[in-house]
Amino acid sequence: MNINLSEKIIKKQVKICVLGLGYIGLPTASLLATHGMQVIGVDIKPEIVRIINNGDVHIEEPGLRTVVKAAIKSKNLIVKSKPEPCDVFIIAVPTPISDSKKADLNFVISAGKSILQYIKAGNLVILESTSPPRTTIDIVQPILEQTGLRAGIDFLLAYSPERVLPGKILTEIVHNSRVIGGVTQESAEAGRDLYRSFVKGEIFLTDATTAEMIKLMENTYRDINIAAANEFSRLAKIFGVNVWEAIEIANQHPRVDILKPGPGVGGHCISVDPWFFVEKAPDKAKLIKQARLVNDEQPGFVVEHLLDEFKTLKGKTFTALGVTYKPDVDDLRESPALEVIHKIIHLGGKVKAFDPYLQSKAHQLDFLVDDIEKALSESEGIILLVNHSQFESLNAEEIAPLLNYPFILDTRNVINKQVWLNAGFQVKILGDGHR
Ligand code: SAJ
Repeated sequence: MNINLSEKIIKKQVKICVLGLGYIGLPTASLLATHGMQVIGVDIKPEIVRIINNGDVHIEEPGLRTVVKAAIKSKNLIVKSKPEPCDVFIIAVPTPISDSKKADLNFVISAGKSILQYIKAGNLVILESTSPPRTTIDIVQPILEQTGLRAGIDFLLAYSPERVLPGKILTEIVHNSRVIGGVTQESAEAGRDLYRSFVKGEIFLTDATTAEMIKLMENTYRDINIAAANEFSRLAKIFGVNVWEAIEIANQHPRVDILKPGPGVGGHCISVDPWFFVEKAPDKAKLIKQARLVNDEQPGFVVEHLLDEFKTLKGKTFTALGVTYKPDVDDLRESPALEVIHKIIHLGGKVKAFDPYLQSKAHQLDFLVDDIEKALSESEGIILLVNHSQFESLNAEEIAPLLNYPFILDTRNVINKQVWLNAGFQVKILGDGHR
């Protein structure tokens, strides 16, 4: 290729278009902008464009508002509804999963099509969305080549997965290592030079399909590890063992690192991405599928604890503490807590749920109660589903008189069992089979 895009990138003389201003696109666009690049952020939702242009954010993530504000103020970030000619295009749109557990690539496909009229020779296109292996070369590349330009010859094409933890996105996006898979070495190198503008972690270069597989392997590994922990919690209940104590001691072994059991695995990543392997190679991805099924059954295991105590849930009211998919985020996607709540309701129980990160008005969940005391009053028991930091200071003695029946099921092992027993509670901890 007779242009030196890398040189322009290093000199910050490029204009970058980021398509999709969600959990990844928005921080990426903002950081590129605050590091001196000219960035056009594009989102198809007019409401999102309006909010960001006002220097505000539509997502709760620590530190995000500050960096977006700074990016807009610098005038390096401009947010629009449509792309325009740029040197670099970053696609960071969602890849949800269908009911039949297949990756829905429609957003990736339409983002690719939306830049067709703007791509020129010498440009770089980077896909960041988590995708099944070969998406870059089998799906994105043919779309972009409808321009008549050839990937790796006339324009550069790479896949670079986001690997940041919701709740710590701003820190991890800068400090984590980064993988960049190019359809050619030059594509990967140009990607490296671009991300180097704000990434402090190490940057590894590989090919596009390997990078796609790495991303899925990481989340699949975590899913399988949590599935083992969840299965151990079921075994512990049978054998009369406290799984939390057992895991803690097992993890003292220098080559053992078992994750924590809980009510199941949620979020839009770990509970979704392993299916992309299963979809592509069902006969080979057997362990991966089984782990997904184990984790999806875990909300049922939570309800089993309630049935042990109450025999029937019909007509009983329970207080759910926490509804989001994990602690200290406001994200409800694939939340196992929601699954537990729906199961209780399905069995004839009533639920009043409190979550410090959710407001009933905004979420239209009729079981959500904005006041923790109201959620606790006249209930038959508490089910602690999310270990939000705020729940660490729950006071058993103050709570006991509010309930009709002092019972707590802790699915995250956050409470001090003895303190709650002393306050007169019946206490069950998920995976604590001590009799
Ligand atoms: N969970 C457990 N036990 C544990 C750890 C987690 O039950 O020991 C549950 C959580 O409660 C939650 C779910 O698993 O419901 C997933 O939470 P998480 O914190 O493990 O991960 P995510 O989905 O928020 O973010 C993951 C991260 N991947 C890895 O750590 C390998 C993140 O780095 C990725 O960028 C992100 O997926 C993504 O976007 O793919």
